Amino acid sequence: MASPRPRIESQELVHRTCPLCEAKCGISVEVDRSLQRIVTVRGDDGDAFSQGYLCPKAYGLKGLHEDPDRLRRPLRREGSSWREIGWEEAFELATRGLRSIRDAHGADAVATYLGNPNAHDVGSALYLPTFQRALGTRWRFSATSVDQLPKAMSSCLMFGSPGAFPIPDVDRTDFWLVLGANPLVSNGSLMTAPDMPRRLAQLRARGGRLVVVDPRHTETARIADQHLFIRPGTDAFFLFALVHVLFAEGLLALGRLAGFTRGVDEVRAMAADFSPEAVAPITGIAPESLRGLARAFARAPRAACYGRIGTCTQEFGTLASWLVDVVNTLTGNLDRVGGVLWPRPATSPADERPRRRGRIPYARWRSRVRGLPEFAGELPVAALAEDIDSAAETERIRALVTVAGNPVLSTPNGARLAKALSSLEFMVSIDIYLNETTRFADLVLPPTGPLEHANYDLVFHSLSVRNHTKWSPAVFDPPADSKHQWQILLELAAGMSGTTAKALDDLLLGHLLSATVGAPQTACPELSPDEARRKLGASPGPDRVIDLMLRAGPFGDRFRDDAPGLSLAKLKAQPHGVDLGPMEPRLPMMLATESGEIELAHPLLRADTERLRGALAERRKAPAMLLIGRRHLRSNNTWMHNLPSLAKGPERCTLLVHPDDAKRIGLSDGGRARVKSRVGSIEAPVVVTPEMMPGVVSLPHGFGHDCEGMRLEVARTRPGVNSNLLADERLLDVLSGNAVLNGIPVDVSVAG
Ligand SMILES: Nc1nc2c(c(=O)[nH]1)N[C@H]1C(S)=C(S)[C@@H](COP(=O)(O)OP(=O)(O)OC[C@H]3O[C@@H](n4cnc5c(=O)[nH]c(N)nc54)[C@H](O)[C@@H]3O)O[C@H]1N2
Ligand SMILES: Nc1nc2c(c(=O)[nH]1)N[C@H]1C(S)=C(S)[C@@H](COP(=O)(O)OP(=O)(O)OC[C@H]3O[C@@H](n4cnc5c(=O)[nH]c(N)nc54)[C@H](O)[C@@H]3O)O[C@H]1N2
Ligand code: SF4
Ligand SMILES: [Mo]
Repeated sequence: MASPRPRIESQELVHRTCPLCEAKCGISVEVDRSLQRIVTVRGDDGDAFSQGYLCPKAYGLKGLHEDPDRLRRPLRREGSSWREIGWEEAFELATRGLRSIRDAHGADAVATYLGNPNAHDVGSALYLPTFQRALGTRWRFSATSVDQLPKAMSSCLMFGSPGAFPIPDVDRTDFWLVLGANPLVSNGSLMTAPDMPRRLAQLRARGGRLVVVDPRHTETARIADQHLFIRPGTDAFFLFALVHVLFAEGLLALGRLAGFTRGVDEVRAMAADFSPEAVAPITGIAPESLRGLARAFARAPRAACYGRIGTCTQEFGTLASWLVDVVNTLTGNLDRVGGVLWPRPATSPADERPRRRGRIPYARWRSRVRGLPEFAGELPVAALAEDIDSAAETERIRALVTVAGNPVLSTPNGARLAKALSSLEFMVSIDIYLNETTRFADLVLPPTGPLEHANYDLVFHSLSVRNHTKWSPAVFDPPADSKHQWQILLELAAGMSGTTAKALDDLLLGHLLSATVGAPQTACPELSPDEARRKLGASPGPDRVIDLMLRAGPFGDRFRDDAPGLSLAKLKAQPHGVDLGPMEPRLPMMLATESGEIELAHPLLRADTERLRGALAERRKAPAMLLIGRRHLRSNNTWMHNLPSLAKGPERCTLLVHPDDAKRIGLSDGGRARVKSRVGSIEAPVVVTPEMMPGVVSLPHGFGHDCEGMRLEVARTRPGVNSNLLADERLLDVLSGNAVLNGIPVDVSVAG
């Protein structure tokens, strides 16, 4: 490790990581202590990972910290108004309300919905499992099933673990094939890589190629060597045809992967019907372009295929997500430097023993109305509304806890969900805003703001394109009488299980200790759990848990104070984080499949391929107009439109329409369109642009801030429309249950 730098503590500059998106940029926050205000937010040039990069959202942290609408005290509903209450009363009311439903109707009458910001908060990452266990419900929902669920499932089927996402090695690849992602705007997802503009410029400067497959000529497509328009929802056809060509032209090169990969012949057979000619009328991509791409990818010394939101939130999302890694495997680019690899986080187990091999956690229970399958302990959120409003009286969901989620705007058929939420007997929201979703709660429990608590990026260190570790200090002390997210979760868990928060916290630590120290197979066999516990200290909360994970991890000091290696104390002395080197190959050690090998053709994927084959004929029919989404650099899902520095500028909630479509329909630039789907109808201003593929229109999600009963005074002035009023809860990636949010059939007409 580098020598410790002096710690900047009570001075005006605090270095930490931006908590807002997956890129995890290091920021330097300049603070005026006397006013308890942020002067400015800058990129941290010294950051070991991001080296000064920043996007405009980081400055929004100032607005977020100061936002008068951000909740600071628990709120209790009283009819149509709200009253601030103390924490003790809030915990008492929450526990009593949830317990009474559980006692009368069973644990499964209470559901949970966890939103995206949980992934960015160490308190949630560590304590949500405790909270969920205390509630005891199997009716768990989250933003996963409107996001990466298909990739989690394909990773589980292929590699044995839902979290085993291979990460594209953007900094060393020679050829990057990107499907359904726009990293120049999103700053990357399932790929933590701050400063995508620099990384992509370097890729091209070293002679590498960037190819983007997307129904929109996106910001990323604009700087690519090649862009292919693809019809939404057809990536699985396209990728199968790529695989078809790899086999047909003898382009396979599994290399060392051949020693531990099963199912290559099955994949060959599965791909047989998906020739470039067979899929071209469906995807809109010419056979020769596809063949050229297959050859170029296979011949590149190091290539990486990567798919994100566009490939997940579609009808064949799991197949598309799987095929991305089939392409990587067949060309020998899986687990190869410059291909796709697995990071090695500092908090991961130190030993590279083969992982526990288990059965796939799939369909162990099913949602009530439609029987949608559980995966990895949760159900598809597309089933939430109907399991509230249409399940049998004896088994419907009667209470809901949301934690950092806004499903009314972020999940399909938001109108139906809003109605269902209003019919609940009891609802608690752990959230910092009174918004489209939390306005239905009986109690809103706001945790401290992101700059008022320390953080460790447990999730994103394990998705990073380079191994590194960093601890983020709080910028401000928490206000008097406030609670951190982990404290709220522990208090509620304690209330539900009739114990104390301290007892639950000690229990969690005890479990981790017995897995990491004091036994022959552990990282610290010589050290007793009691001794380790003493060294970790008695302060409750995330710090000592992270300390344990770091010290017992692959880069840890193993609790020897004089030894080199990481501990939380040493990490805290490194305000810019610590670089831990590039990603390195980790197979076959980290495979956790039952066979211990890569499962290239799992039976569930073989079965779903039959569904795809069935769609071959049907998809050639004249298609409807299809709706897709998009993101904007100054926007983050549903919840940052209340921050003045981000909300300003031109109207963003617009419908992009290709000139040919506009002409046919009679739409004009600046005019208004009506968009209708099976479940809803909205109006939006039109932008006519050739960046759209003909037959495809684009509307961003996350808007629609004109509901009654919210406290979002800035967002309300330019509400936009909720695109998920159009998303149809019946349209799913059947295998995983993930919602289709891209490629929704719609009617577009002139509004008025
Ligand atoms: N049509 C369409 N829909 C989509 C998508 C799409 O591309 N198109 N994308 C999907 C994706 S990828 C995702 S991840 C989901 C996101 O879906 P959600 O997670 O449901 O939505 P967010 O907007 O992230 O909501 C965050 C919520 O957390 C609150 N919040 C923010 N910070 C904190 C905090 O620190 N603690 C607590 N307790 N609360 C906090 C906010 O006030 C807000 O209520 O949306 C999905 N929906
Ligand atoms: N500025 C900003 N950054 C964000 C977010 C945000 O809201 N704003 N959200 C964060 C979150 S939660 C996530 S999960 C990530 C998402 O990160 P990305 O996946 O990179 O983000 P998107 O911009 O949604 O990119 C999806 C792309 O898929 C394309 N697409 C739509 N349908 C299809 C299809 O059928 N096939 C193909 N090949 N492409 C298709 C769309 O045109 C779009 O360009 O971004 C994160 N970062
Ligand atoms: S890209 Fe922007 S929002 Fe994302 S971590 Fe970096 S500064 Fe924050
Ligand atoms: Mo997401």
